[in-house]
Amino acid sequence: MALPVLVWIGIGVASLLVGTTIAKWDDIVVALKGKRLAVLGARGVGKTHLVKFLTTGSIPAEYKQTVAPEKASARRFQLSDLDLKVKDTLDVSGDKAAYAEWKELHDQADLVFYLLRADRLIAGDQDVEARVRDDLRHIGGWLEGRAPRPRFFIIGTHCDFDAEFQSTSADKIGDYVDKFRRLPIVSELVARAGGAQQAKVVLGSMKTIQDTEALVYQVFTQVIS
Ligand SMILES: Nc1nc2c(ncn2[C@@H]2O[C@H](COP(=O)(O)OP(=O)(O)OP(=O)(O)O)[C@@H](O)[C@H]2O)c(=O)[nH]1
Ligand SMILES: [Mg+2]
Repeated sequence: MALPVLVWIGIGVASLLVGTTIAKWDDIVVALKGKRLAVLGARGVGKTHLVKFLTTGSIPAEYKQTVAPEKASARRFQLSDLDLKVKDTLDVSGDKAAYAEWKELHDQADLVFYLLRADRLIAGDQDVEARVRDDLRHIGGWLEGRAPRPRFFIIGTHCDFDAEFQSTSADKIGDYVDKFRRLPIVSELVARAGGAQQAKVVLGSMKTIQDTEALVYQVFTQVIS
């Protein structure tokens, strides 16, 4: 019987972590504790949702157990233990003058997350393309001015609205991300951010808490890779 796709994705991400989870959590704590995080992106991409999850949520110590709700008593790691320093983030919708405020957040950050609507880019939405191009034109310049550079992540949200994501099994999710990276607009964004070594691309959904956990696991895996 086919499990729901998102459960498969959860298992796929979990398989990276189960067995060595605690050691990895220690690595994550070392990499992130007390770090300053800037979460940037246009209106409605999920900034507040992600910040709230990262500062108040928890992730299961053994990810697999979240697949079976009856095992919900599983030990969880409190994300507040990471003590991420994150200021209320801003969006520049309709007001490009707010880029100055973005820059201030960027310049103080150890980690920069740039969120975008992956589903809209996949659908070829020209307005969203124009907006993210403009954002990365700015951010790319700021990143160049930093030494050392902050860790930079392009985080594509709302993939649950993309039919192909819904029907992609765990073993094909890498292909899904590769296909996304090959979109001309995404290659352009990665190039503007300094190339594939500098700009990590993570895709997923934050529709449910479990989806959000899977997305955050992916980010953490990249943070310590
Ligand atoms: N379906 C779905 N909903 C999402 C996803 N990510 C965020 N949301 C929802 O989208 C809405 C907007 O998310 P927010 O976190 O408020 O977005 P924001 O970037 O802070 O928006 P502004 O503060 O207006 O700039 C909320 O209802 C979220 O729960 C996703 O991946 N999929
Ligand atoms: Mg918000």
